[in-house]
Amino acid sequence: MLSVKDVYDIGKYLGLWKECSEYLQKKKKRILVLGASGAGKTKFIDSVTDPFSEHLAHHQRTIAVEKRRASVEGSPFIMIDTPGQVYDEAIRKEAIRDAMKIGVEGIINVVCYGYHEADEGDRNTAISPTKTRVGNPAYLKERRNVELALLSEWVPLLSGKETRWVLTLVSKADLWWPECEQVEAYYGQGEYAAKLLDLKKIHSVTSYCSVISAFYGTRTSGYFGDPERAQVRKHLLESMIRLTGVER
Ligand SMILES: Nc1nc2c(ncn2[C@@H]2O[C@H](COP(=O)(O)OP(=O)(O)OP(=O)(O)O)[C@@H](O)[C@H]2O)c(=O)[nH]1
Ligand SMILES: [Mg+2]
Repeated sequence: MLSVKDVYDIGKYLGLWKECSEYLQKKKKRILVLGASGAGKTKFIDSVTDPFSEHLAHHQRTIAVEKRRASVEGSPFIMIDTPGQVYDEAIRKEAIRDAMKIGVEGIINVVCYGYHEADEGDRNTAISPTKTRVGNPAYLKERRNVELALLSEWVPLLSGKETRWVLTLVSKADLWWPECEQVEAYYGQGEYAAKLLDLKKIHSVTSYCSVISAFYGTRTSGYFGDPERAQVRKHLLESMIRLTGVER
């Protein structure tokens, strides 16, 4: 199997630059990344692009659709980042319709059990009043309701369209790791899974962590370190390759 660089070099050598670049364009797998504001979509894409992304500058809210190139185990992907803020619904819907017209390999639905660090969330109500918890349960529940509402926004737009897979990426594992079983069950079963309607057949759930970072500058769960982060990242990249059926 030729690598992207091989195709590049051969194309240049044979003067078939146009043909090779068209071939490479087709090889690029497009992934649409959806999720609420502050769920961690942009950080997730950063972490795929660069495993040491925590060293990058603090990220700001995404306000327009951004296409990002990423190499996953040597294969070229295009990740379509979308704005998650509630009032960006129109931009998001347009991005979904555009992406579906051209076609996407799959959807990565970024959630985080409600640990959204968003401008539209209130820091004071988000942080837990007790030291035994990371987030305030009432805030987390309210933000999980925002995640549910978002499903009702994009699931109907995808229904009947050609999507090969939907992967719910439960990010910020550093914050909720002690509740791992409960978190995975929440997204894989019950009301959440039911709202995926016919997409449920192609849906899977995976735990993730883009960066280990204190929730609103307060604390993490303390039960998730760099080895765990490397492990979930490796698992995610393998899943992307497997789901997409990229030849290696
Ligand atoms: N603890 C922790 N914090 C994270 C993680 N991923 C992202 N964050 C933090 O969550 C905040 C929001 O992350 P973004 O990636 O900007 O969120 P987004 O989904 O792109 O938000 P919008 O652009 O508003 O739609 C940032 O302050 C990040 O540092 C993670 O894995 N763990
Ligand atoms: Mg963003």
